[in-house]
Amino acid sequence: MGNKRRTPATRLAGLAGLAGLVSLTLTGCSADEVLRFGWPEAVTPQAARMRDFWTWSVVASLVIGVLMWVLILWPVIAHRKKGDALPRQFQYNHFLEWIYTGIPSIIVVVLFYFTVTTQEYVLAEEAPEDVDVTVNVLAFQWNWQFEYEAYKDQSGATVAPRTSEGPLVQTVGSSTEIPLLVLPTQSQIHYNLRARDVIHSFYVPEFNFKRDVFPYPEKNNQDNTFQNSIDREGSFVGRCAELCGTYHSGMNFEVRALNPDRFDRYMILRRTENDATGEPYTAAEALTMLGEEDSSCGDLCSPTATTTSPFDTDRKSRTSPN
Ligand SMILES: [Cu+2]
Repeated sequence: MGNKRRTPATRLAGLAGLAGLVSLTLTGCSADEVLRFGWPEAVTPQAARMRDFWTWSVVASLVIGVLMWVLILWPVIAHRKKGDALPRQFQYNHFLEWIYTGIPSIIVVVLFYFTVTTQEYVLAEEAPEDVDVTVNVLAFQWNWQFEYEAYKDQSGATVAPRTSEGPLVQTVGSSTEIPLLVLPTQSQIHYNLRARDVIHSFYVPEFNFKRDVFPYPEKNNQDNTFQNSIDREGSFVGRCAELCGTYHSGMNFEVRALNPDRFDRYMILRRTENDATGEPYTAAEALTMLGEEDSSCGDLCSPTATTTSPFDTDRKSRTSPN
């Protein structure tokens, strides 16, 4: 056994360390997953910044937590009642009082600083000339309309996408069709949010971001815009996150992030007349065409949503949407 005496405190610390190691290794988490501390994966730089903040907040909390556990367990284990003599008293110790008032105040200030700077980054908006796509989101009971106000085409020119003098390119959802919000990756996207009736909320879980959608936002002095960019191609479900009436739970949409080349082609198709119908290509028709032209597109060019399905409006139906 040697001369080393294992005190109850060191034994406890060893046990806690072993339990931590076992829980880390047995769950099979990667280093990245461990450092995410349960924060959901996302696809925007804004979400990555929030994740960094979360990771460092948890690390700081764990450091303080461990220190606190030691400070609590140490007297509990090593300083048990040894006799009837009153132990040394520490009240009215100004130095200690300064320490335990000062340190928490510094912690609050540091957390506040990083909360504000992260929030400023997430809510920052580029100047209009640096925006690549502007999309007007209209929420209504119980669906969504997406209108492309302007986008920069491959040549870098800003285009208001309309067919000759027709309306701007729009995608509207219905009870049988989930609306697809097709957006380019690696581009600055500006969202204008507006509701036609009650308060809704634009929520894409993989953006780690939601924002309430109000009717008449200007009249109520509400900030109804935000910007982000999407890191990679993919289909991401979107939801209404504000209880807005009977079919609120079915008010889903899908963000379809395509690379800029595919997005450009999509926008051209949306303004081109489809010979089969005599009307400009709808979102579904344009995506079908895109998939036929580019076999590597796969599910990204699916004409219907792949992350959710339309809500059955039959009130006797018992099924709910995904
Ligand atoms: Cu809603």
